[in-house]
Formats: sequence, structure tokens, C-alpha cells
Amino acid sequence: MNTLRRTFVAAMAITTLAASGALMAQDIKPRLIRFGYGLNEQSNQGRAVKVFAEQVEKASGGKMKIRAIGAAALGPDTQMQQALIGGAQEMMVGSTATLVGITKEMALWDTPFLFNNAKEADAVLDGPIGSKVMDKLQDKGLVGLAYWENGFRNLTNSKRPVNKLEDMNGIKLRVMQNNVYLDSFKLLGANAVPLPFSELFSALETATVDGQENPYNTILSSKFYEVQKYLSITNHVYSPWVVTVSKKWWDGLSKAEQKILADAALVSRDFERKDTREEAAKALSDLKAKGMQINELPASEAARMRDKLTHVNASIATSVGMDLWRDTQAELARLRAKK
Ligand code: TK8
Repeated sequence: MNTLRRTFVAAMAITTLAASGALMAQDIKPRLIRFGYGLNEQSNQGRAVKVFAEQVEKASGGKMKIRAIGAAALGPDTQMQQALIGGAQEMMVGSTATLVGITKEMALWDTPFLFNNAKEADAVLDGPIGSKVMDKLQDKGLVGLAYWENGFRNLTNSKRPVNKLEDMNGIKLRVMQNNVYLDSFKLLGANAVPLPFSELFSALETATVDGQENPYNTILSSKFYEVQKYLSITNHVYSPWVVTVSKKWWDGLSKAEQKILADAALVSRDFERKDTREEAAKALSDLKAKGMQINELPASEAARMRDKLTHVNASIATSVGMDLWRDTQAELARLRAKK
């Protein structure tokens, strides 16, 4: 190699080195956060995850990036929970009901008719009782950041309108994978079958099950109206979602990064509740327009169902702990006493 050529090669090497050095200093690879959820992108859940992602990117100046993965593409709730615990996935949002197998206190939220309205739900979930339950996740490798609204659940099926308790008899009903739900609907006379949400649409379509129960929003966004004729308004339970993080991964974040995620969970929670309530308020007319036949249970029949369902309360109290159960009842009494 002649001198000129040697100089050229050396110069090239220096330029390459300098370029890659500059790249390293300026563009530190953003943290990529896989955030899984079960519903469609076009749903209250999907919209709120998008708000969360925007918030995190903005607050971190692009250093934290959310890769939102909906429609249970990372698996049903229970599978994602295990991925978070193992550290193979960073974040998710899903039902508290599917967490009961991991943290038994979560069964508190499955209590039929626990909350009379959304205001009570917000007050208890965002207050000390909600935090206490959420913090129990930490022993199991999960960090809970916020409760979002799934909503009051209502019944759909393809057999008949449920106008009285006896109409539940023999209806093959999909329930979440959770003993409280299983026992509740067995008590009502249904043939309750636990199934992950991701399998629900096709189970309804193929008539593997006759019915299911979910908030109006989900009946709309998951297009259950295509495969279900009857919607019976029962509001039998208020169901929360909870935003969770892998503790394994969370513990490796800086305090500043943790704060960005925690703050964004609250901003998106407020957005999500408002969005969900607005959508729910007009969902019934939307579902009617899609061809569903909608009926409200007469008060006397709703009371009969309520009566039956109180039989699950004792076992919920035992499994969540008597202190937590009593504190919750006391808090609800306090909320109801004040105007
Ligand atoms: C979505 C579920 C869903 C829940 C259910 O992953 O399973 O019926 O209501 O929202 O968490």
C-alpha cells in the first residue's frame, strides 16, 4: 500500500469511528416497552392505550417508546400476566378478574352489585382500599399503576331475552376465568363456562356458548351484536381493568422513568373513564340500531337475582380477608351517608 492509500484508509477509519461515536452519544436507543391488551385497537381500551403511549413519549422526550399490541396478539390476559412476571413483556392492561389466581384480594372487585354507580367505584378504587389491593400484586412480581374502567356488565345471549331469573336456566354462558364468576352464574342457573376473552367471539359464532356478559362498550367494539340477539340489562357487577408493569423490569428503571409511567397511567385513566362513559351513554341506541333486542329486567326480578348472588359474598369475604371486606363495606356506607 502506498503512502497516499494508507493515509486514506486511516482517515476513513477515523471518520467511521467519529460518526458512530456521535450516533451513540446523541441517539441513545429508546426503551421499547411492549404494552399488551385484549380488546381491539378501536375500543375504549385501545384508545386509552394510545393516549398512554403518547403521554410517555412526550414526557420522556422520545426516550421511552410504547409498542402497543392489542387484540390479544400477545395472548389472553393470563398469559400476558405470566410474561410480565417472568420479565418477557413490560406492560399490559386487563381485567382484575383474571388476576385473582395470582392475587386473591382482587376478587373483591368481583362482588356482585358492590358499587351502585361509577362515582362509588372511582372513590373506592382510587382510595386507600383500591391501593391496598393493587399493592398486593408486588409480592407476585407485578406493579399496578392505575385502575381503568371496564364497566358495569350486562348479559347477552342468542337464546331468549332474560326477563326473569328462570330464563337463565341452562344458558351456556361464557364467564371470565375466575371462581366468583363461575359460582355466581351457576347460582343463577346458567351453565357457566370459563373461557379467555380472545376465544369468545368465535365461541359465540360457532354456538359453542350461547351467551356472555360484558359492558356495552365491549359488546360494541368486539362486534358481539353480530353473533348475539338479546341484550338484557342487569348491571350485575362493576368490572375494573388494571394497568400493570413487570416488577422485574420496573425495578431496573430510574425513579424518573418510573414516574413518567405512573403519571401517564393516571392521565390515560382520566381520559379512559370519560371516553368509556361517553361511549356507554349512547351504546344502547347503537346496539339497537345494529339489530339487538334489548330488555330491562323488572325490578322484582333484578332483586331476586341480587338475592341469589349475595350467597357468593361470604366466600369472597373469606378469600380476600375479613378486614379488607369490612373496611370496604364501611367505606361504602360512609360514601353513601354523605351527600
Ligand atoms: C379483555 C378482557 C375483557 C373482560 C372479559 O382482555 O374477559 O370479559 O371484560 O375486558 O379483560
